[in-house]
Amino acid sequence: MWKQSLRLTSCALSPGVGVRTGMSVADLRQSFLDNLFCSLGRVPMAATPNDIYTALALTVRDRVHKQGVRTMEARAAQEARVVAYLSAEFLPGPHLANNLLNLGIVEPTREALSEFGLDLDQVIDQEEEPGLGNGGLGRLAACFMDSLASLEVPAVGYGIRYEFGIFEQAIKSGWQVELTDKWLRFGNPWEIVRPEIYYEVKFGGRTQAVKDEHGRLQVRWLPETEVKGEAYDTPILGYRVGTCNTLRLWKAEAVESFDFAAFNHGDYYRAVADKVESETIAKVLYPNDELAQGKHLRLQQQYFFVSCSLQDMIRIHRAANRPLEKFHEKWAVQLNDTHPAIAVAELMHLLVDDHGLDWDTAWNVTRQTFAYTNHTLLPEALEKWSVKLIGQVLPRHLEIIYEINARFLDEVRAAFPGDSSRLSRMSLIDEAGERFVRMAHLATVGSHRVNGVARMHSDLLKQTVMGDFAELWPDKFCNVTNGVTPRRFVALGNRPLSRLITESIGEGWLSDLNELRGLEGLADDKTFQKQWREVKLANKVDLAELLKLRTGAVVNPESLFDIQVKRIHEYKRQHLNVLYIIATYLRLRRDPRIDVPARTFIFSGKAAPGYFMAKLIIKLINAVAETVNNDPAMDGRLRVVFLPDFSVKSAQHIYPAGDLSEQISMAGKEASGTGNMKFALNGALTIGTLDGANVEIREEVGAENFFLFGLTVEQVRELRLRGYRPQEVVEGNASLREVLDFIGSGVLAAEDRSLFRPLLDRLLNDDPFLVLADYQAYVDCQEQVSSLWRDQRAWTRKAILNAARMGKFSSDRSIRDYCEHVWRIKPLKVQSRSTGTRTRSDAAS
Ligand code: NBG
Repeated sequence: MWKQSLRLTSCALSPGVGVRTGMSVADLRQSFLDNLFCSLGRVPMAATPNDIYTALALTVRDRVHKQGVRTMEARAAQEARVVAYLSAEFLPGPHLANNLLNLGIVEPTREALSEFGLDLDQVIDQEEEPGLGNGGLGRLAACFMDSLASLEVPAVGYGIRYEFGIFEQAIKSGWQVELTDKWLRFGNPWEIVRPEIYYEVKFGGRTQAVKDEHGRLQVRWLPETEVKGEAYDTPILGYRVGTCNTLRLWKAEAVESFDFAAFNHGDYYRAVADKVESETIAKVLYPNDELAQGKHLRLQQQYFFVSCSLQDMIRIHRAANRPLEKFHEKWAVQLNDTHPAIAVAELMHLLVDDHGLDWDTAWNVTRQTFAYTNHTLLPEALEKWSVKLIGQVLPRHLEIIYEINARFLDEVRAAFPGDSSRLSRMSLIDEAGERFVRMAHLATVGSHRVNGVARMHSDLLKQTVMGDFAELWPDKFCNVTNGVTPRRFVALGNRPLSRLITESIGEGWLSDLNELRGLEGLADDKTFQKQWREVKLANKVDLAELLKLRTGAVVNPESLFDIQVKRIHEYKRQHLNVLYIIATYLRLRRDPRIDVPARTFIFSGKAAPGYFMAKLIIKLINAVAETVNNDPAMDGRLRVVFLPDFSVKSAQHIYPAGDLSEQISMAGKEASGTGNMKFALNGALTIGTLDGANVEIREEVGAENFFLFGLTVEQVRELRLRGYRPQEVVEGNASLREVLDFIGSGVLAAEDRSLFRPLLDRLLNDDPFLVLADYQAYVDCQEQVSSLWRDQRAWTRKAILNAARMGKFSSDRSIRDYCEHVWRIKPLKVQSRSTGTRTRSDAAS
């Protein structure tokens, strides 16, 4: 047994551990060799690139881990509230470079490796990223984890350790093909498995009411099956601070990994069948973005990770001898969209059924514990679970939901007597047709705060889907505009820019992004402008190399890089962009002498595998690319490239290279967007609608530095009321007609001339996202883009001003807003390591 008084960090005082976590070049070199030999069993001569990467990752992890221990020790002595960020998705991106940056040891590590003839950047590139998310929602969770640690807020991220993350996208004959993402195939040096931390999660069966020894009614859940959730921890270190938080992901396992009874009867397959079935729960991420599908397994996944996470919090809470009546004083649980919303019923179940709290006390604790973030207004993305399904999978939770609903509807009745249509609108149960549980209602009723992710989105939330709730509880609703971490998206992704900024205004901007304002004074400075353009060109050369490597396309880095990267979705309107490309192509063909600046249109993004129209849009982009790129008349003028398999890793090459950022969703549809922030922060100008966070970006950077076009939310509403007929738009616009006819003519698809018919039919007969209605405004706005591009000094000035004014969109600011308005939490300082070198050049490396 260890001595009680032995503090874990005091181990660091022993000579061996000192080397193991030291920050000098010599220490790093020695630990790297030790890890290669002792942890991986390799000698340098026989090491593969993956061995080298893994040995370095372990070397860095040792140092990060030390901070993790310090963080735990500092917290044990405190009463501080802890944030638990519950999210079905996390898209952290590769960890190695980020941890080196945060520790401040990029340069010493580079030096240590160079002594073996190894190149740090190549080793970094070896890392396979965990693609445990679909898009913006999962990436936001990762930015928030980075900011929570960097601001020294005590926090745990809870989610699922999917064995297969978001599929890998390949393009074959222009079509998207999905391949399994085997991200764990070479192991994952960042995670630490904690076999001693596991919970049992029940499914199915029935409930039984019994009287306890005091004669009180108790409900027991008699499940049909049980699954075990095992903790896998990834340390999340803050930027140049002592705090190291944890991302705890749950892996599903069978409770009994081997059924001996079956085995003894000689049925080997049955003996392991249970194991296989249990593990299915955490097998694969559902690849739908903004689409709720109501699948049995998805509900199991949601409940699985929520139950493990809440049981974990309760265990930690009780281990510190704290009463469960005060659970909410210790834990602030954030529901990242409705995916974890079943947590409201689960906490009630745990408190009432397992821990004997009375309903009112438990409900008070629950409501003060949870807060809910809504990320979408799209009706198809709002989760509803059929009552039948919940009854089958979680019978006890269905009863609890009914009870919550009955009490809630009493409250509504008291506030709005006699308003029965309001009751049915607000009920947790949708009674029209097959009955459904509305998860956004459950999350709202069970939370003390509900927020949207950009000002406009939060306002629309209160006016539309949550209107009745906002009337009942006006103070419950607030806004927290999204943000992005400048550490990953500038310091790591854009080293040349990072260096230039740090040379000009010092390195403070990476911790306080508002310091970028210091660049405003340089916006007209000729020398600075020249350096700025050189940086942008270097990034475009880098992206051009990637495009060549991945697609074979050769593009001119001097041309305007016009980029749209995000999930492929009709509301995001990649096809509006394509219509403009075709219009430009046809113009150039007709009259080669017209002065159109050379442009390279770059797309990247995945389509949900079952979303036919989105896949057809990918095919269209590739068909246009093929036609345009193979037409010698377009050489040096127009290029179109679709970069397959968008990821955090490729994004780090893309955002820094953007001249023009396409943010062209139909107004009212994009809740926030975060790619819009990443581009502008890297000095791209935006062409965009008044949607999501575009509104606030434009406000910050100045209307004169933003290319605005398109119908507003208000105008969209009016147009719909008047009656929108897309065909009339086409009749009145010869150039649009020509573009659509070109697609319809079949020249883009020799194999099947009617290939794009469904897309044209959708636009001409329905056009739910007003692509045609916004077409002319978009084309006109693109003309303004071209004419500004001709004046490189004016363009550069605006680009600098864009970056300089993006301070608001740091995820640090978002997290501070959550701390103040939602969680009521203050940061807690953790002692940082005392050794190591933090050089100025590190900030820019
Ligand atoms: C997405 C929105 C984006 C937003 C991210 C992060 C969902 C359900 N919503 O606009 O579409 O930026 O969430 O908030 O994925």
